[in-house]
Amino acid sequence: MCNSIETTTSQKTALITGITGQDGAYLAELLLEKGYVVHGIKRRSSLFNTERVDHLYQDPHEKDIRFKLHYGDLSDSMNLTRIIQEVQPDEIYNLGAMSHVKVSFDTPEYTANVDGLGTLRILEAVRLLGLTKKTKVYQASTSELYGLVQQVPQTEKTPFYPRSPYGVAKLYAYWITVNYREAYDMFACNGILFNHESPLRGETFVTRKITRAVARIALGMQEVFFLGNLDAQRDWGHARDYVEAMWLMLQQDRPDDYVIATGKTTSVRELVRMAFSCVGITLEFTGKGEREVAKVVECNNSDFQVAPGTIVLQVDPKYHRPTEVDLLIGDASKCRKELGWEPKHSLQDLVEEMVTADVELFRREKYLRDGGHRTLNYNGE
Ligand code: NDP
Ligand code: GDR
Repeated sequence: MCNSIETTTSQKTALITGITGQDGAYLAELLLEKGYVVHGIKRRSSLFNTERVDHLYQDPHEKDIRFKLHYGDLSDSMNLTRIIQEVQPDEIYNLGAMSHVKVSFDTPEYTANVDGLGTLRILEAVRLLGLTKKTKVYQASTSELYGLVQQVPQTEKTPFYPRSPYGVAKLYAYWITVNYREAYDMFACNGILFNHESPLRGETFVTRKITRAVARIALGMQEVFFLGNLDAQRDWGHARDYVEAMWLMLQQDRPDDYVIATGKTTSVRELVRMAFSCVGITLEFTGKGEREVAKVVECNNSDFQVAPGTIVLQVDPKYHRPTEVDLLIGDASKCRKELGWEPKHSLQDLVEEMVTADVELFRREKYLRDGGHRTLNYNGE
């Protein structure tokens, strides 16, 4: 029986905070493929919260396991210090965060604690444990730092002007990472990642909310759904491509900060149109502001029957944010040039993959529901 992990000298060890999230799951997969021993921090919750990494699970009673989860929380310095001491990681990927921009207006203090001070706790633990020469740190920075549009496309040199408690907390995290790099000569990098999505994306982010609604409407499980600001424009990429850039940053000789983006921007409205077209539904948008709706013009897919004229989308102001980020387009030239990174997925591929996965998910749900079985709750948020 063995519940500690033996590593060989050539084998690298990584610690991922936020391993149960979208990026944590893809990054863990990537690092395991590369031969790493992967440790992750998961939070205690009253229900299982490891669905995204369950396929990677290894029984800790077995020998030679390369994947291990530890209970922890970014608000608990002692816990973080103990885990880092135990794991002695070569690389830490700090992906854990309260990552929902709108929710950060409801929980600003918690967000500051976890997203801002959480990063300090990791850096300070590495310093106090004397690991500054061994452990490289990746900080999950964000295009939300740019906030109020001052210049597009946004580069590593564009000034920051965050527009949410989330963005402000991440601003602290960004600068404390730079400060520890400069003050203690640590290998600490900020990846300034623009929005990235996948079938594993949390259900309340706009892309996934749209692809879930498309699937349910196409399958006749729902008639209409609600969104907030349809004019917002985002530079959306695929999470699989973006975790590769995280890894590349920590393989360099010198730590630095990099923008990761596709260089293309799309409005929420256009994304809705693209997602519905994946199931053969053409939409038209009519009305303005809070009265704007999307109606079905035609449905060209014999698997789905949605009548022309059906209103499938309405605007609900409850999804508007007190302060919004209107336009994001990233310029990732530095990353392309210095790290040789290139995104492999187009937005069209990404949306098709997400819609296909959600149609499959809700087909199963429908099958169970039609058979009289209890199914997952649908929370339209
Ligand atoms: P998710 O919301 O999918 O995952 C967040 C992860 O953080 C989850 O594992 C969550 O645990 C964990 N977490 C939340 N609070 C705490 C806490 N108090 N202590 C420890 N862990 C915690 O986010 P993504 O995977 O999409 O994003 C990863 C990181 O990258 C985040 O820091 C995010 O802010 C940042 N980012 C994301 C972008 C994107 O477009 N996806 C773009 C730019 C930056 P649990 O599963 O228990 O909730
Ligand atoms: P964002 O992602 O705030 O950019 O943060 P989100 O998908 O939540 O919003 C994108 C844009 O869509 C608009 N929008 C809606 N958003 C949500 N969630 N729900 C709605 O109903 C809705 N209607 C319109 C928003 O107003 C916004 O303009 C994501 C997160 O992953 C962050 O953690 C990360 O740092 C940034 O991306 C880069």
